[in-house]
Amino acid sequence: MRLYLGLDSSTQSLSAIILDADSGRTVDERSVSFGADLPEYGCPNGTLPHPDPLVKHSDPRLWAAALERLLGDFHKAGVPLRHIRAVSGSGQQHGTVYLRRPLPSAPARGQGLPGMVAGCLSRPTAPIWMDSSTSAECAEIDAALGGAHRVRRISGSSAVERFSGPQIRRFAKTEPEAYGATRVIHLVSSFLCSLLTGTTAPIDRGDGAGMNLLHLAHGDWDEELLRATAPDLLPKLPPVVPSNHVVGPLSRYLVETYGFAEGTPVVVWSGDNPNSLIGVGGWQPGTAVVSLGTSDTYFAAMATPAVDPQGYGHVFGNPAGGFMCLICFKNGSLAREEVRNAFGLSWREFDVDAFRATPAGNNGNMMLPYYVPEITPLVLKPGPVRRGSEAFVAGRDAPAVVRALVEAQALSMKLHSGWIGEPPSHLRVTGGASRSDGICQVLADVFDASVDRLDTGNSAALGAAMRAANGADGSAWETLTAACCRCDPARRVNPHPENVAVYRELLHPFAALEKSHHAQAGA
Ligand code: XUL
Repeated sequence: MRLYLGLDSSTQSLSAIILDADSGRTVDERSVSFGADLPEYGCPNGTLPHPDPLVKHSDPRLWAAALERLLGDFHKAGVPLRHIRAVSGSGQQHGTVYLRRPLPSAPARGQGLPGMVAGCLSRPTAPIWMDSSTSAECAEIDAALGGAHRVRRISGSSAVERFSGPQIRRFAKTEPEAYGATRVIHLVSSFLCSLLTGTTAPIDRGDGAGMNLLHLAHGDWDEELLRATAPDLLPKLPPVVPSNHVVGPLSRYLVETYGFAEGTPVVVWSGDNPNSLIGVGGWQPGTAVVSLGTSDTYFAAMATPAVDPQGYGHVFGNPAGGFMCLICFKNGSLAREEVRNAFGLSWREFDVDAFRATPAGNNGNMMLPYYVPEITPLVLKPGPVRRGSEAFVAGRDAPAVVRALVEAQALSMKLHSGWIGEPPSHLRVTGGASRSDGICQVLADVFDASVDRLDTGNSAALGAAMRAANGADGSAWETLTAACCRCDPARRVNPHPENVAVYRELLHPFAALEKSHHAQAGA
């Protein structure tokens, strides 16, 4: 057995899998929920409450506490961590952590990792990907570069609210003293990697591309973007490295506290989406992936980078080399949970029964699912929009509201992925909601594509463990993918031609509704 540890620090939890890279099997799996297991940090859904719905920050001490809790759980359960050959990880993308001094190699006696982090922060909170408060800063960066198209061409994405560069600019503008006192700015991924190694870990190229600071083609910080973002930024940023880079051994503190083998290599952490690309076996162009998580994402490997002329899509680095495209929809599970809770539905009623009770096209009932501010398309003032029968509009027809939500999510993905090129004939679906037959059938019908579901639920943690095997031991992607990324053929969902025709007709009215709402809302 060759065992690798993959960690995934997502919006709402930290989870981990121990992968046997030979059999492809997960031999242990654990998770710590930020809200339920660490309520003392006051982040019930992974974010700190704030009166402005556009502001979403989290507490970096919480991420450190979750790491300590999770490793402690493995240790207490007698999991022999000394057999782990290498470790890597995945972080929610774009979030930034601000330090007034680099993290030390170990906490002081009795202090633990959260206490150690607290002593280093120059900003007590970390803005995360759900934050949409930086529209002014995005416009300023675009203007400094001579237009959004140039920012897109250099960095692979327009300046967008949640990306690290606009967030750093906002901090530098609103709290210049604290910004001036900042010596290191980490991504969530490099911050957590630093806690593992006890050094300042570098930033992976794949995840770094989600900052509006990296020159995508050169794979390094871009001077013009740095200048447009904030003063004296370069010395505060860790270096950029390829995704197979070994950062160093696990810190002595972790070896001694949790029983890892001395010298266990740590491979640079990446973002959740680049890791998922690996974890679903989608690292070669040809397979499009839909990840149904807190946010829904649509992504695929790309041989050459194209850019989205509308500015919603992004290009990141593919950990296996080359690039990946990504489109992110904030109203993923957040919206599904809102609807389920509003009607008090069980998962079975939501995932299966609602779809049996309603036809494709939903008898003309249609929704724009903006329960929270949306990223694609940009909607800053939340509020779902419903058009159709009186009962549906009044919110009295639960099955129709469920179907309308899921159809809107799928149609929006179809509509906003057109820039990528050839439509896919095959989708791989991952994330919690991929268990739903109803949701997978709608995706198959809207995309006219067969849908496979991955055996593993946590593709980001799996991808991180596979990257650990690739980076530390040189395991080939082909071998790892064949062993670890299996789909159950019995759970494949095929498109129904009559439904495909319904959705082909529906795409236009849906696009028109989205456009008219956009024009009215002014965002
Ligand atoms: C991608 C994005 C989210 C986060 C959190 O651009 O914002 O997918 O990575 O999952």
